Amino acid sequence: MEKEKKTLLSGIQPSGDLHLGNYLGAIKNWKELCDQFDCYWFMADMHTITVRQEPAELRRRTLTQIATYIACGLDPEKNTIFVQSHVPAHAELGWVLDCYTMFGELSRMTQFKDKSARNADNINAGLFTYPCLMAADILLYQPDFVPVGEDQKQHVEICRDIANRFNHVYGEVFRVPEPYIPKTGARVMGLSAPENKMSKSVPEGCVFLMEKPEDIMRKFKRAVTDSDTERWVRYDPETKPGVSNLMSIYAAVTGKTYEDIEREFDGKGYGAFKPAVGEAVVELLRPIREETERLLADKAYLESVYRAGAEKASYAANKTLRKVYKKVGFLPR
Ligand code: ATP
Ligand code: LTN
Repeated sequence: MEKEKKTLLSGIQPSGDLHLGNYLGAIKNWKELCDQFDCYWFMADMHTITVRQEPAELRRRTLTQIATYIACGLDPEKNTIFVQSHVPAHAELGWVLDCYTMFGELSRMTQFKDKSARNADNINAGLFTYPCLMAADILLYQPDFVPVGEDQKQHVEICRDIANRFNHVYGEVFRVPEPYIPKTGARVMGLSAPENKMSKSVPEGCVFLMEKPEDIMRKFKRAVTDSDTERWVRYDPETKPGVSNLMSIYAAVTGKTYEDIEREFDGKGYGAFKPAVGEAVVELLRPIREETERLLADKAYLESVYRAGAEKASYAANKTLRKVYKKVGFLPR
């Protein structure tokens, strides 16, 4: 008998425009997994409102994100692409899992600590219980793997803890998934401050996927390189974080090794290296930007994609939710 495909799931919050970190750390790797796995990719819009949003902007970014997923090569015929808020089971299982997650373990989440420090005037309950909703996002689909960047590993681990705790009480209700962290691009650092990850909250160091080529080039030419006396291109994240970050971007985009890159720029210095990385990124992003724009002009098609996605996702999610409701003792409808 043919072995069934394993299942994968991941999501990104439409809390900002997608950037090179999201692409190299997440979406680029997803494309390579589509043939091998049964894949669910979603827009985590419900997570986004843990921080105040401008409603029209949130809608625009959610739709753009769908278009970008498709433009990056996630074929809606082969993948389930959907919007989290279109599948009510996420909120429904999220509540149940709230009741199986401890205050203490949520208090230890790095992202909660970071985000509450940054939004001191809005430390809401949703921000705190975010990992429970994320666990629901995952466990509803019984995935084997959850591809995420390094920064989300802690959330996949708490999801595993919650699943194990629930299974321990009620039997094997949830498959306990593994995080799946890419080897390259797992942590793209900011161009203006290479000690921090590239993030939309620092726009001058962040390359957005929809950005114009001249703006991308300007950001790369201004990229912070290192103040050491040695001015040549060499990979050493400890003493040369800026150059090493540019090298890892160049490697992820071109497929070259660090040795190849050192050889290519031997004796040429940073002045030649920075625009070369910029050009490689511009060429990588050009077809993605053009295809995203083309898709955004065809709203009816995008609607058909996310409607079909919600239907397929709901079917799978409701199966798990029904099982959970039964286990915890809710009276069947
Ligand atoms: P923020 O910009 O506010 O830090 P974000 O851009 O990281 O948010 P997320 O929704 O947290 O957005 O990330 C979406 C996906 O992209 C996750 O899998 C995350 O690990 C990955 N990712 C985000 N930034 C980077 C980065 N700089 N390097 C590698 N992967 C990243
Ligand atoms: N928390 C993630 C987005 C996210 C997610 C998920 C990722 C929400 N639910 C389920 C993987 C699986 C983030 O902020 N990057």
